[in-house]
Formats: sequence, C-alpha cells, structure tokens
Amino acid sequence: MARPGNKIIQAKLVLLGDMGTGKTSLVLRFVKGQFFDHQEPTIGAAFFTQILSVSEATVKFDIWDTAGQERYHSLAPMYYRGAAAAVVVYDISSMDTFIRAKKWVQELKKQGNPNLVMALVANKSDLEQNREVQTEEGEQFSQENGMFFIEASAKTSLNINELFYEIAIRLAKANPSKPTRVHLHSEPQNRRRLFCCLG
Ligand SMILES: Nc1nc2c(ncn2[C@@H]2O[C@H](COP(=O)(O)OP(=O)(O)OP(=O)(O)O)[C@@H](O)[C@H]2O)c(=O)[nH]1
Ligand SMILES: [Mg+2]
Repeated sequence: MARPGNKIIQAKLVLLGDMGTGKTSLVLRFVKGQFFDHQEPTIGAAFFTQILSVSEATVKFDIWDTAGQERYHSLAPMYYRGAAAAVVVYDISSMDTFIRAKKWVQELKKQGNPNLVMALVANKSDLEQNREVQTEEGEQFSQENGMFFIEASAKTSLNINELFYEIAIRLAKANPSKPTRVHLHSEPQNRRRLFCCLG
C-alpha cells in the first residue's frame, strides 16, 4: 500500500525481447502470480498495471508488454517512447535471443531516453540443462551498457519480484522527493490495484 508521506511515482515500463523469451509470462507472474505452460504469443502489445511499494516510494507501473515477433518490430518505438524503464528479455536456452536482446539495447540507447532505467533479464533460468548463454555473458554485456542484470524464471518465480523491486528503487532514486499528483484512490474502479511487497 502507499505509505503515508511516501512519494508516488507513475512509471511507464516497456518489455522488449525476442518472441517466446517469456515477456508476457514475466508480467503475468508479477501482476497476477500466474504462469501458463502454453502462453499465447502476444499480438501487438498488452497493457498491465501494478503497484509496488519500496521504502523510498510507491511506484505505479504502467506496463507495456510488446510482441516479439519480427513483424511487430516497427511498433516498438510507440511503446518505448516516454518509458521510464525498459526490461529487455532473453532466454538462457537460446543464444539467438541473447543476440536479439543486444540489438534491442542498442536501439534503446540510440533512440530512447538517456535516463531510462534498463534491466537485462535472462529468463527461463529453470532450463539450466539447455543453457546456451552463460551468466557471465549477460552480466558483462549489462555492465558495459549500464544496465541492471538478473537471471529469472517466470515458471518458478525466481527473481521476479526482485526484478521489479530493483527497478522501483532505481526509479525512486532517479526521482528525488518530487511528489506527483497521482492519487491511487481516485483511480477508476476497473483499474487493477494490486500490491506487491517484498520482505
Ligand atoms: N521453462 C520456462 N518456460 C517459460 C518461462 N517463461 C516463459 N516460458 C514459456 O515460454 C513460452 C513463451 O512465453 P511468452 O511469455 O508467451 O513469451 P513472449 O516473450 O511473451 O512471446 P511473444 O509474445 O511472442 O513475444 C510459453 O510457452 C511459456 O510457458 C520460464 O521461465 N521457464
Ligand atoms: Mg508475449
């Protein structure tokens, strides 16, 4: 819940990455606590909201989950434009998706906001036996590009809350004590109001 006196930040967050890397699954795990073995590919993009309180702020995420299929690539700028945070996802069992993730990072750096909080997520860490991308490769690339790196699994829930918690903390630090006029309780009734807190 929003803590009294705590600043409230409304943040647009975009997920990018190759098709099938688990973008929708990561969001569904974070927002609804659900996971589907046969998640349908996203068409265009999907929108979710979630509220997360960290000690420095309450962050209201407006999440754009983009479609990874190549034919939707040209739509991506619509979703990353104006974003405060971007989550680039690859699948540890596919080197191709890591290569694609690097291209997304280059595109974000070229066309995006220089203050963008960027996270690189190595998803499907439960598929260790099929690993093609070593942890160190992801770590090194993210260090070189000023990104936060985490290995996660939408399937087992590993590091999902930690991912969004870390982003929220970085957003809070990037928005020092400038309270916004977002009032959580004046939201329309049909907007999702879930709370997700760690520890
Ligand atoms: N083993 C495993 N499978 C996962 C994980 N995350 C997602 N999947 C599976 O991977 C497939 C693709 O997941 P999606 O969430 O649809 O991937 P996406 O990145 O949203 O795909 P597009 O919408 O096409 O871009 C689904 O069958 C999921 O069940 C994970 O952490 N571990
Ligand atoms: Mg999807």
